Amino acid sequence: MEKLIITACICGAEVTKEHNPAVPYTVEEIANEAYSAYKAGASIIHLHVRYDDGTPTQDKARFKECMDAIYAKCPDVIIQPSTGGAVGMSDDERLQPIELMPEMATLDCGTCNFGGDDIFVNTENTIKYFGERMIERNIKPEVEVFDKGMIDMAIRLNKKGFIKSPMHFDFVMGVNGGISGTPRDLVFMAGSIPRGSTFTVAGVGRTEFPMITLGILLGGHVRVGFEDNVYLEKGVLAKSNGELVEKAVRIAKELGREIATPAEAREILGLAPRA
Ligand code: KMH
Ligand code: ZN
Repeated sequence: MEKLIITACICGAEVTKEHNPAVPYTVEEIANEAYSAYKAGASIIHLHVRYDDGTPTQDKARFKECMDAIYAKCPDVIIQPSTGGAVGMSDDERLQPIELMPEMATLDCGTCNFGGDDIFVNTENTIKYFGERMIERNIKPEVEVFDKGMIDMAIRLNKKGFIKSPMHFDFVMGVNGGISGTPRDLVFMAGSIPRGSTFTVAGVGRTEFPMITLGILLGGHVRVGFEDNVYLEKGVLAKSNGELVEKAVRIAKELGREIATPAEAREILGLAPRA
């Protein structure tokens, strides 16, 4: 089987220090958390950034500061900025980090409830707009899908030329408003993408480790990190993103999957060389 790409989603936009004091806000904290994940075996950092008080931002200058600080500690890591940002941000606000010419960025392929009164809005025109901006910059999208219908949207927009082949998907399972984090649903998602695509599995909350375990067995790649889950096991907060990555590495090794280096991840995903 292909080597396993581990993505670390180190801070997200919604999780806070109240959930786990190790959630990073400052540039230094973000760089240290990225380093802990990289050292443990992550080849991709899925990046959201915050201001020092924890407020999520898509500000290009803040992204640059954080990306520079991460590259200083992890020179060959793949940084994948979020273009999802936080619920309620405008399209152009969300797109700012792509001006930094990252190798990858997320491309969220549908609208869904996001807990309470929150709605994460991605209209068809938004997705087309984001897709075109990424094609212009030769940025590989990670097609982020929270439900099966979003896979179908991506396939349609791929046929219309807004997303290039081969597509790389991230199945985010277990969001309160998206598809549930169950084995049946993961098998359904993995069986619904076009031949030649690759996929990563992310499970929110307590579904993180069951979902990545099945993802590894299905030949997919995996994502772990505070954005999705702050617990190492029931009732035990993870001390760092590195601890979550270490656990993913242990599971992968038990199941006979070797871990991809960043160079191997670039090859598997067909990334354009870093600008
Ligand atoms: N924070 C969520 C509203 C992404 O990174 O592209 C959206 C999100 C998806 O996290
Ligand atoms: Zn994200």
